[in-house]
Amino acid sequence: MKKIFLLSLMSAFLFVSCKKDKDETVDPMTGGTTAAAQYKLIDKDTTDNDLIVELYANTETIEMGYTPLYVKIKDLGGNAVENAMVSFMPMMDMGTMQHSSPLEQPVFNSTSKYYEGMVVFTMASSAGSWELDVMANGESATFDINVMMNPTNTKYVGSYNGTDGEKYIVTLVRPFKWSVGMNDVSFMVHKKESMMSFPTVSDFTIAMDPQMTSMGHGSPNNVSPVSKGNGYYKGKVNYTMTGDWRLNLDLIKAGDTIVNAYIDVLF
Ligand SMILES: [Cu+2]
Repeated sequence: MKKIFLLSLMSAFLFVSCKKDKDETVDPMTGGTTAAAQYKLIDKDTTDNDLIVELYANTETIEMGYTPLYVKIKDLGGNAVENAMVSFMPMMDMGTMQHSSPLEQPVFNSTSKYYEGMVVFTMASSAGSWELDVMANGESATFDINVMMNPTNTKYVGSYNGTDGEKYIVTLVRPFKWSVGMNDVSFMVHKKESMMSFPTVSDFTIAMDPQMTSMGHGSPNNVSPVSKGNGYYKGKVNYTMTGDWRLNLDLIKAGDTIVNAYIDVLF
């Protein structure tokens, strides 16, 4: 009994010290204690008004779908600039036409010391070229973004024609770390109002039906995602085993199914 108690005490202590190591990194620039040192530098550029704009993401490679992006702004002396006006303008050039994408404009996070925003990359760079302009106090830093396809047999974002004549984009929200059993799952819904305008849509009812495609079965006790505002929908998915799962999502308004969307995951 005593031994077990000691062991659990030790493992609790180990857990705490590991967690501390991993989560709390002192930012050399700001001296702040932050998780943000985990972010990967994508690229940097200098604006015409002499601001150095560094663009970071959670991973070194960017792939289609929900992509949190983090911006650090410095003056030429390397001092962090924390009160800049910062905005994103993503653009995909497909040759015959250009379009933007759904996004969340960056907001300064006083804890992480980064401007934090999000872009939904709706297509891979194989179909054209993505550029992200980061405006800082009225001048832009420009980044070429190489957007990879999602891994084989996965699909994290889809564009759909609704039965109401509108176009919708349905996106799986990152981060996700799947395990067998119940998992939290979130989606975003945007309307493609024009090539440049993608407002969030929060008033759908979603019916979710996960199916394991290769074995032809579903799973019980799923919780269909419900609107949390700002285009976010949150639910629970029950993966009864590892493998290929298709999350069928019916987007319903006033009793009519407007969109049959799906997201494919594999783990
Ligand atoms: Cu495109």
